[in-house]
Amino acid sequence: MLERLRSGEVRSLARAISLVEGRLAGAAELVKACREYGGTGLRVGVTGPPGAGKSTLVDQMARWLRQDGLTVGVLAVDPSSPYTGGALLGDRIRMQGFSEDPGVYIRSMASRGAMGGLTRAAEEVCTLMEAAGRQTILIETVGVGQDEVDVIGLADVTVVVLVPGMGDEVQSLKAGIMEVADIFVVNKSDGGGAERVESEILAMQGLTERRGGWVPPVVRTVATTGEGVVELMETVRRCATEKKGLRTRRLGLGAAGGGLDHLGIAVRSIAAARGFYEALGLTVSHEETVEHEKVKTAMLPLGATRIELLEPTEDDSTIGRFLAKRGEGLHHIAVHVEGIDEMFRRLTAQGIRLASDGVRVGAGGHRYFFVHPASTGGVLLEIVGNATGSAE
Ligand SMILES: Nc1nc2c(ncn2[C@@H]2O[C@H](COP(=O)(O)OP(=O)(O)O)[C@@H](O)[C@H]2O)c(=O)[nH]1
Ligand SMILES: [Mg+2]
Repeated sequence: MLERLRSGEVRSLARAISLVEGRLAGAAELVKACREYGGTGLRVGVTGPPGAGKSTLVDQMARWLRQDGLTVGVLAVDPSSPYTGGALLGDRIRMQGFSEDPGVYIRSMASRGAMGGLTRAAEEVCTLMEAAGRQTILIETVGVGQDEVDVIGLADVTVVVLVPGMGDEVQSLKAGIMEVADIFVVNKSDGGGAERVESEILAMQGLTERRGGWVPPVVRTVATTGEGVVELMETVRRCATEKKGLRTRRLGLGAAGGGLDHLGIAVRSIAAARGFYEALGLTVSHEETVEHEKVKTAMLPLGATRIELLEPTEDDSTIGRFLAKRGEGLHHIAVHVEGIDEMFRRLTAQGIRLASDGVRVGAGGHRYFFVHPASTGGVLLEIVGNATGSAE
């Protein structure tokens, strides 16, 4: 069972959770074995009053994570949850878009009567999901009662969702979930009144003592349209690294996803240049002509990275012009990132000068774009994503 679970197969994850929820024979052993692989997902708690738009927001967050190439587990601990056993109820069809996507696994859990306690059950489900390779786990709980507050304690980053027009409610929530907030969301900010909630939150923060210097930011969203979700997710990541000091691997960010992908060297002739590298003991693992770049490439694996020799197929091409101007030499360095589309959007949004007008497909089916040397300190930088057809 552990083996099937580790393969990421959705059906065995579902079966494992049922086994653990029902405290059936073997459950304890399975959880114990999974703990060795657990703790690798980023757990994001989403809590707030009923009707605040938590489920709608979780749906949007899951969508964003999928676009970033990450697998998602959703655990809804809410008596009014629209999901049940991974299936949908009635007209609550928002998450239907995921029914065909095995990259999003949704599970709900009744908030009362869990054997051995709700928090324990929820923690075990998170562990199983992580062992099954879920990279981000979204835990939705309704922000009432001590049980739910305890569940939020499982999260690495806790998002408290509030809505305009709450007035006194913000005050009464203060005692419970306000203290656990890492990030405040003012959802339904399309209806007006967002400023008021925001200033109430800020006023309250003045009163609350905070350790560690992280002041929970306030992000406005419209969960129904997805507005503000990019900012929310970037804030979640910032909180995970800055406040919690989590390793980027848990966030699916670049460095640990591959680091330096290759060094690109412009040569007049691959046939002439490869001899030297072969004398070093390297071998060409892959040769390919990329028509739209008018370049022939040869990849030579070097430890965890590679050397890419680039030979122009025409003088009037990027590499051809480079050779004419500078002669042979280091042309670019390439780093690998998870979520290349998101990276492209982020750099574009920040006004960083790029040398590509979009994400393109290159050698080996890998997706890439270039950042202009003016932005990087004088080095042409290639950002490489996963190959087309993979999770991304
Ligand atoms: N106008 C507006 N409606 C929203 C927004 N977010 C959620 N809703 C609606 O609010 C209702 C409650 O949303 P739901 O996600 O089920 O709330 P939950 O109980 O906190 O999980 C639904 O009818 C949503 O369509 C928003 O940003 N703006
Ligand atoms: Mg809900």
